[in-house]
Amino acid sequence: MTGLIIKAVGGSYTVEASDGVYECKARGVFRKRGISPMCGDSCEFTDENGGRVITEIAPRRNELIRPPLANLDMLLYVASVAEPSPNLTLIDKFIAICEHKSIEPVVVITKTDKGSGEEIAEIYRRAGFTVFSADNTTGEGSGEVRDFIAGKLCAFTGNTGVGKSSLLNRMFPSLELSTNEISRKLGRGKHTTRHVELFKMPGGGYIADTPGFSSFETNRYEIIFKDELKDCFREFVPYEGKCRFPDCAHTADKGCAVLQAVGEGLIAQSRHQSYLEMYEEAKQLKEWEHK
Ligand SMILES: Nc1nc2c(ncn2[C@@H]2O[C@H](COP(=O)(O)OP(=O)(O)OP(=O)(O)O)[C@@H](O)[C@H]2O)c(=O)[nH]1
Ligand SMILES: [Mg+2]
Ligand SMILES: [Zn+2]
Repeated sequence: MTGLIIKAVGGSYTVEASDGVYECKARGVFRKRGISPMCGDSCEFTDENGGRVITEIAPRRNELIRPPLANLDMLLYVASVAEPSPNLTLIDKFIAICEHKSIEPVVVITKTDKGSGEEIAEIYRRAGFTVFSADNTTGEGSGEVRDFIAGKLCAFTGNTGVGKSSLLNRMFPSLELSTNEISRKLGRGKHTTRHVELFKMPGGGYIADTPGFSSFETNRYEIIFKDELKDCFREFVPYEGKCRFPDCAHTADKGCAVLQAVGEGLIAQSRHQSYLEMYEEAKQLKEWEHK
């Protein structure tokens, strides 16, 4: 039988097939091959000794290590206006990783009841991204996000507490996902998202809720080499070939068209700053990591 892995927790996999949902284990063969099935994988599974076992997974179009997901069309990076305040460097890192893997990055700004968030929205709109704003206290903006992602395989990611689960509940009330707030009412302490799970959207497609991360964590899981980095900043691309030096890294060279555009306010300073930080990190990568 064929299905889609919609949940992967501790070696158990929930697989959605055309005729229902099945709990499966994975064959040891995957460990030998150094891969493990993940959410978003298309798989083959079969009955074996009274249980169900995943025997094969289809080649992946892309995969993220964190959040662990395969075959994404789109990643929605959720940042809140306040509590927690947005970390632009982190947004830019996730966007670059998406570009690198051909996953469409989208920015969603939540908690717009605490401030407009327009300054940030404008940075990303001008850089060429789709940006949404949502106030989860009223549900405003959730319909636009829902319509935009219809039919796609996509995921929410972002810091813990930005309102990913709250927004999903606004988009699809029947999900009734646990959020920090609801659990407080129930007196059960913090109840944030603990694992990645894909939900089937009524209009087609799937959306994953994922556990958030703290602002202090950096994404050490994905590697982009320094020469590939400039292609991961889409607003730099129109300037490619216009710098004085053909191999310009857009870092400090005189005659750099990208730096000139930053100076003229055509490229956001914060975006270029993130590029410089990522470039410095990429320079530290060892040769053996190039494999
Ligand atoms: N004022 C305001 N509060 C919000 C909004 N969205 C979410 N919250 C609150 O922020 C807190 C965290 O919301 P969650 O939806 O649990 O956040 P999350 O991103 O899913 O967090 P993790 O699961 O830990 O990654 C809760 O107390 C929500 O009620 C919003 O738009 N405005
Ligand atoms: Mg959550
Ligand atoms: Zn340059």
